[in-house]
Amino acid sequence: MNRIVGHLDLDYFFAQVEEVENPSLKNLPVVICVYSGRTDDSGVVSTANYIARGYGVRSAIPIVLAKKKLEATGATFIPLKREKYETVSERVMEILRSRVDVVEQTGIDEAYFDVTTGSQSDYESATNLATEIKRDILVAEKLTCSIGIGQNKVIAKMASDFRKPDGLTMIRPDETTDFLTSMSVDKLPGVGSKTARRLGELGVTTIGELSRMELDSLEESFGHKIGIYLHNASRGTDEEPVLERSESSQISRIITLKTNSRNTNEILSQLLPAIEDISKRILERKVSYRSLSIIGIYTDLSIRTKSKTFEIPTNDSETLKRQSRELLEELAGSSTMKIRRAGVRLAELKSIAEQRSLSDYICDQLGEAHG
Ligand code: TTP
Ligand code: MG
Repeated sequence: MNRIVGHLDLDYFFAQVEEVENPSLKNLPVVICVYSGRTDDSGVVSTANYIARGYGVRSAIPIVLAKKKLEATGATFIPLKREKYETVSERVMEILRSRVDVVEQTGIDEAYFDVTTGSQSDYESATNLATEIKRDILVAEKLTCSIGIGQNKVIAKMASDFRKPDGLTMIRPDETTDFLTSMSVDKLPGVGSKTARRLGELGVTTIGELSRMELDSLEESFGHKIGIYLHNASRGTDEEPVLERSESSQISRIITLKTNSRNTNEILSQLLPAIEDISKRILERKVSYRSLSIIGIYTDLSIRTKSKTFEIPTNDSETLKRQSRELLEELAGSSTMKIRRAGVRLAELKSIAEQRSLSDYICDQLGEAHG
């Protein structure tokens, strides 16, 4: 099957989180600041909403300069609160993980995902799936993001960047060359101002021009690794697989119920395939879980979860089903409202190899025989 890869990037992320928390900020410039503490306004801009960007405010410019550009605009300057953004980021990534098979998170607000199987290698279904992911994130977190769909990670990332905010750009394989050809070289992921400048000195400003360069001369100017990358990426070629990031320590699935319900058996029978799927995934990844949560999204779109943490990590599918039923019963009994969507999440995933070495270590410490 031909690969289809997606890339999701939240729009003006930190500033958008602040807008969601305080909607009155929304129609004015918002700037997130990293204060250095030296003087009142010393420090740099982390990010800004699109209204502030309209005045020329960008990431990394001095706060003093941003204030000058935004004089008398009613702009708000907010100190960066990383923990808050990380919590929101985790929830967004969980929504993404509940919809697709493999997620590789590459930053606080961005991730690649593989939709080859989920879409049966069909670009229309991949785009429908991306629309659903965007809607889920908007409904649950009130956040917009931009998604790109393409034949590999390079194209997916460039596509997600292509139309922002709230974009969805699909580039089919036969559109890839046209998509790339007149774009400036610095649009290629990994090409910063330094590389772009050096390419400019070689007379190359567009990706189309770059694609016509001989590999030899690129290797001569940039070394083997970067030379090959530039050569391939400019032709729309990129073999890098989407790799589930090993530090991702949780896995979840959410389903929409056929009808809203608070009947445990009814919900469980529909959730069962998701539980079985997740159980298969952890066996494939050779991990066990220490924490299990059952998630309910109610008719008013509020979210409740019931969780359990275990002393000893498990990966047994029957145990998982039994524990899920218990938590679901608790969840259904905790509110009179009906559940619209239900989900299961396994967290604190531990690699089985790691566990074995840990128990070996403990045995050694205790002087016990192995066996
Ligand atoms: P980006 O995705 O690069 O930027 P963004 O989400 O603010 O805007 P866009 O709509 O263009 O995607 O980075 C994600 C977050 O990382 C951003 O909200 C703030 C933070 N960040 C910094 O703190 N400093 C920086 O120089 C950059 C580029 C980002
Ligand atoms: Mg972003």
